Amino acid sequence: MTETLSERLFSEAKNLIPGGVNSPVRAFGAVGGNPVFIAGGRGSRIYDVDGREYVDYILSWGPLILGHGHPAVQGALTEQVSRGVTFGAPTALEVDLARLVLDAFPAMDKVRFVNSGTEAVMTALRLARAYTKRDVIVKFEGCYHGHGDSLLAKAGSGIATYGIPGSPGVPAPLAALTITVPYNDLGACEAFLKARGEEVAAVIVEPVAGNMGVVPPAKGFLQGLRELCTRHGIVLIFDEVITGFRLTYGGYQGLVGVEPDLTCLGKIIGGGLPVGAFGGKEKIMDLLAPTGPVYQAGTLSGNPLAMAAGIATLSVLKDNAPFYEVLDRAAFSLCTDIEAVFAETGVPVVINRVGSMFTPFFTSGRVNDYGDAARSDTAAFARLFKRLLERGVMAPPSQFEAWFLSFAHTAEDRDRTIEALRGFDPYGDRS
Ligand code: HOZ
Repeated sequence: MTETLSERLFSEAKNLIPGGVNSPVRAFGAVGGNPVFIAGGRGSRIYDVDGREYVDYILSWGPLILGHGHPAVQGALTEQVSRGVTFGAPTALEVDLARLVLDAFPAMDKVRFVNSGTEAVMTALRLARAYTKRDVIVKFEGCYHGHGDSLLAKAGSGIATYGIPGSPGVPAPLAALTITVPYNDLGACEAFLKARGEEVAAVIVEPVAGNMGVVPPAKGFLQGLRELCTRHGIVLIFDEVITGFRLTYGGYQGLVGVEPDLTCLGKIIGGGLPVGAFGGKEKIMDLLAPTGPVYQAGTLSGNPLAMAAGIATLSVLKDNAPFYEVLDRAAFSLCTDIEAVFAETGVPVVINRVGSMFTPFFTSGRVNDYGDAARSDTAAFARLFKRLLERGVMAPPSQFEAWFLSFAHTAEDRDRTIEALRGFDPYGDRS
């Protein structure tokens, strides 16, 4: 068979870039096959370098809630490119995006922009440690907060995808300062804090887990964390890098009525350009240099292109806030149809969904934490992925990721997805 351009590029890339990719999950390591190299995208579709078209449920891992190439975002970027792409000095764009973000997050008094969610989380932890004068961090199994040293323990996303057990390269004394407890297990968290709460600087959580596949918070879980953190003088950090502006105009915190002390953002607020942000109570945020002694800086922080794309994206979302309900209904309808197709073949599948983010798991039980997610049949997931890919549907190439819908997805996209699955039995072709 003739080599495809994607295959040739991947062979070349492996000689030049570790694993041939710049972020591990993209290598298709957990689902097999050759990663597809992308040439472009428009609306809900992406096109590979061999000319194949796919309905895109990756959406760059979440930022593209308006789909690929939205005219408002493209227009803002084109205009900003003509003015200048970076100055290393403040611009009005930063003030405008800060105002948009703060208006949508009442729990935040101040916000600072960085270049990735990882950076945002790293600095939020530093602030929490400086503010509390404590060192220990509590995180939840299967939650992923970027690749900072303190947060790789029992993490989701690529760490779960490749079964990386610990965090080689992270000094043991630092790793020992991170304690993990099961997601949705308030009792375990309470017990730990009862014993060692006075050492804990921060509890960090994805309010809707998106990096072990989608796992919604149990009723009362987030409220319980708020109470525990208040009781023990601990900084509660919501990592809303995925959920920020994904489920409503603002954060998931607004939907559940829980105010964290610090919030981390990324993805949608940059409209598809590299961005991160962290914000929260003034008394904590003002510890940052130059107001205070906690250091954080970045040559491209508040980059004009990311700010312009973010402002354009949030402005469209703000003007069309009821669209979130439309998106929710579209995701409900897609997931219901997928479940119905599997019901026809008698394949047990559980689809966890919160708004426009969802993940199918091949299991008959509930998926309530990382243990449940890890017990689902990941080989069946890999066959699902392959089936969809062959029929022009791009799902995330790992069980431990979220699938996303955008405002650009249509009924035609849903139909293509359902047709691709009709008659498919992930167990049928096992020998
Ligand atoms: N860890 C990212 C998603 N949760 C993957 C990013 C990427 O591969 O681009």
